[in-house]
Amino acid sequence: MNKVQKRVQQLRQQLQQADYAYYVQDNPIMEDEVYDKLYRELQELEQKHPELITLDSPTQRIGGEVAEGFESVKHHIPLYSLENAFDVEQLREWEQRWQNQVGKDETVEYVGELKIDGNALALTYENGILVRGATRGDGETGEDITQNVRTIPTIPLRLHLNEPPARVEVRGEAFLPHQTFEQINQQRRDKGESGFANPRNATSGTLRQFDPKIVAKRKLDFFAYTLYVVDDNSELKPQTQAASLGLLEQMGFKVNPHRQVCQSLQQVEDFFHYWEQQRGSLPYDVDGVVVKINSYQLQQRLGFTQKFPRWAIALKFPAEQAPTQLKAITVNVGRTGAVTPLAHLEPVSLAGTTVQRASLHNQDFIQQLGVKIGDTVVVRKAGEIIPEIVRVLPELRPADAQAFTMPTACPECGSQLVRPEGEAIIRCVNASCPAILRGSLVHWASRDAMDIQGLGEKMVEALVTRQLVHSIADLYHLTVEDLTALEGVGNKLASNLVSAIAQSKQQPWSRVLYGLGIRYVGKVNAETLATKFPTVEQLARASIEDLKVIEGIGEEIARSVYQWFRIEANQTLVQQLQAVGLNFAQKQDTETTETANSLAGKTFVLTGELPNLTRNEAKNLIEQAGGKVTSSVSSKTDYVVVGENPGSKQQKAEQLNIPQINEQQLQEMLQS
Ligand code: 0OX
Repeated sequence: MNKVQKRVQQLRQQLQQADYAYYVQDNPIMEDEVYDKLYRELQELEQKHPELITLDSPTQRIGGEVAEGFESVKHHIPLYSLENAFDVEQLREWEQRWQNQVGKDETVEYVGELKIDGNALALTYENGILVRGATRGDGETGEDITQNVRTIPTIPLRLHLNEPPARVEVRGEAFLPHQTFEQINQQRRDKGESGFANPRNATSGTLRQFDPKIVAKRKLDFFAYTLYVVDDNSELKPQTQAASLGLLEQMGFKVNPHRQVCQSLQQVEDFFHYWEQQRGSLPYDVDGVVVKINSYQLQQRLGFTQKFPRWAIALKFPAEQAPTQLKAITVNVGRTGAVTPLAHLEPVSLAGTTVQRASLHNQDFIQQLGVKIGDTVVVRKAGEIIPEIVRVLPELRPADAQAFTMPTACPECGSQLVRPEGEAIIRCVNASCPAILRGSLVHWASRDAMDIQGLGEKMVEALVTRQLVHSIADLYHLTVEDLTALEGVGNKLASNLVSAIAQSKQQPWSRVLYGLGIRYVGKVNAETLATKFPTVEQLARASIEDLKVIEGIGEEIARSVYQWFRIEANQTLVQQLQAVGLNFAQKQDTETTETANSLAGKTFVLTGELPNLTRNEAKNLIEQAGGKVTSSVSSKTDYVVVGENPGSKQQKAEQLNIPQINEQQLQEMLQS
């Protein structure tokens, strides 16, 4: 190592220690001027010797370029959500449930943690270096926001370990302390912009900023709470959640200090009640406590449900409530024909957000509440749940308060509404009701279904009103001329939409099945069914019994699927969609593996705007053909796909001599 290299290494070490002391330990070890001097010295040396720059250098926190968009990335280990308990009774039921599964354990330990109300992040460290930071997304796939994550000073760029494991996965919560949140909002208002509703929204807005320099200015913070060591040879193998939290601290993370190992559920309840009282004194938002079984061995025995770990639960603090006035009730017809009343409220601020609507569920609910239009009501908001009206304040009822009854005819198409036996919901059963059609089209185009960009509620409304579309299948016959006839739709928008619709024919069978909107067939069930029944013909033939035996498919789902395929209009829809070329069978069965794997082992980077494909579509096609898409160009990149207005990735490709191709060449490779 020469003199310069030695000095660079020394400066990095000193600056890293100073950052850790200042941000994580809140205990500065050097004056600002001293820090700045060292930082500038490092910056100058790196400028003179760019070959010495490493990913974990303190100067690289804000070195990132403005992003053109975020790539979606599959998490190495999925991020589960937490089951919620809203009172200690539900917490005790949870304890009962897990004890019923594995037996009572008198010596069980729990860990109580504060539930930080921020945005979950998944961090990946390879050989001790931060290589990826991603948002939670849907738990399986998130967005790659590495450049932004690097700017968070409490996230170490290099783990404080002498022998770092091959891979470490860390999960935690990014958040904005109250004070920083207020500053950001003040600055926005000073510029005439609207403020963020609460720190959580401000955090998620900040994490999705394309310019890492703006992110750096926002001063996000981070508490780590989950550690996975992915290395068989590593000595670091924590056996409990408490040990993991300690280890995370040793690795340089900020871990919330308000945590407690509890020897009984009673101690957990005490911990909860203490923080229920004290939470106002914390400089950041918390919305409950998270209770986890301490032993990893026991955690492993309990495992996961489809959504949650069985060994953890969030005990939420009581939701905020506020009184407001009920101004009107409208009725809404959903895609399943369900007719639901919606309360329109005088806007009121609740748990940091403005609430102006609340679901009234159904006629029975309205009756039980005894609510009239004009009443003052108490609304409650709990976490992500839609606000609810909890009760009426009858003493404040005005003399002209109006009673409300549900209509007997559909407000959209006028046909007679029906209330199926044993159900509380009233339905419109007219298959050609425009509201049902609109809802079905929006669902078909939605992100988890066909993911058709540009086909949102507004466009759907226009298409249905102008009678251009009478069924999902009609979408596939729309022409640019049809669309430009609509108000405010130009040539570019129209041709983009036509090609996005055409592109959706590439979506796999499981998404098509989900897109059909069969009751109870959500994303997960659609995937299960598509795997068990690789063609629509097999699924359509299946009996209720055939369906019920599949793991995860219960009686209700089985009946719903069976009945859906017995309706003639649905059979016609499937035939029409098959005729226009949608996938009603699993790809591997219809195509040779050779075609499906034409890009196997090849790594691509996308830059600029492609003429026909969106970034996501190009990515999906490459992945379907066995290729990989990454966000930055390196010597491991095989091809850079270049569109209009490419970013710096193209320059990088030139520097590294990586072949550059256009969309047409990509399409040819896909077909070869
Ligand atoms: C938090 C928080 C969230 C994650 C999935 C299984 C355990 N918001 O502070 N989640 C978890 O852990 C879950 N812990 C936390 N402290």
